[in-house]
Amino acid sequence: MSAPVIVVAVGGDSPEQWLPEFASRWPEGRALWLDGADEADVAKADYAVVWAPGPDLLHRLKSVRALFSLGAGVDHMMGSPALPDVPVIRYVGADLTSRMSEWVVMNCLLHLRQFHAYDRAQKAHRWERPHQPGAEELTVGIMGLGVLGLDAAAKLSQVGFRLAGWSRTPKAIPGMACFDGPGGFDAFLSTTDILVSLLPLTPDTAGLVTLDVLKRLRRTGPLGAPVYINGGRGRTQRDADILAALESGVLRGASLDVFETEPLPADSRLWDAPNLFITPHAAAWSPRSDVVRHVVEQIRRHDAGLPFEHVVERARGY
Ligand code: NDP
Ligand code: OXD
Repeated sequence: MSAPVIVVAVGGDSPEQWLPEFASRWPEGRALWLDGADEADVAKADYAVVWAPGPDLLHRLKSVRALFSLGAGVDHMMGSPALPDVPVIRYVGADLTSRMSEWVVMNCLLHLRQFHAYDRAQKAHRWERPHQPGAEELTVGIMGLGVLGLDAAAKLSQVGFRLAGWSRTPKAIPGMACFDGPGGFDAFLSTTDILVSLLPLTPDTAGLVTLDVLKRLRRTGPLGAPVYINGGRGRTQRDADILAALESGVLRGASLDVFETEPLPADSRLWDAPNLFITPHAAAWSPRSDVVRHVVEQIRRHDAGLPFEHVVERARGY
């Protein structure tokens, strides 16, 4: 039997980032870099690692048994009519999860400790000491209680924040007020001082966070107005509404890692919005070596007769 083949199709990366890792971790298989690969090899490939594959590539992968997403999110491929009927496996890794939790905790603390006010005062050479509420006086409401949401919740709880959570299906999580589905959304919002989104982009979550939603957050908390933090996907929010909420005081502050349009255009008014921290879709990333380890682990599990892990459910889109 010939060695199994995986095609690596990650635009913007280089073969040096991937092929030596596969060579050392997967001696029983063969990894090909898409650009320059023999077309017959691509057609016969057993697996592929992809990010935002176009229909042309998906049609060329005629024999794949599974597709691996470079990222934890899979919206870059789930909507494609050319997607073959094989398991789509997303990336889940401890390193990526920790990085996201660091980003979430850091941003909750930046707003709790009113870092914007200190920054402004420092630039103006003013010795100003705004009132500092304690973490236990605020509820962080997390939308999305999956791998990332649950890890962030555990770490926020150690800092001392109160917790609420909202998911698609019901959950019971110690120390967290849990809400689910459209029916639980209003109650979740009205208890939340800092709204953290770690949602996937699906037809149900697209455009979810609007000005109207932000107005329904708790407005009587110790910061005077709520805060919004998005580390999930930009198209779950309306960027123009976030800007309007910051400019009108509906929001006290925000932190955005993701945007409707990425990269965020240089002339976007969000760059200059008050009390907004921006990071360029960099909250958490996946080291290539970890992705290769995860892919090889999944292929070996499958070869041993075990099911793949982290398989996307097509009907729900994540
Ligand atoms: P998971 O699939 O583990 O969790 C998704 C969570 O979202 C689940 O709790 C799910 O509910 C909930 N959810 C999905 N749809 C809805 C809905 N319609 N209403 C309410 N809740 C919903 O994903 P991860 O935690 O691993 O990752 C989340 C997202 O973070 C990724 O999809 C990706 O887009 C983004 N991401 C961003 C990164 C960055 O650098 N900015 C890096 C990595 C990921 P239930 O539990 O009921 O199924
Ligand atoms: C991911 C991402 O989905 O980087 O992993 O956004």
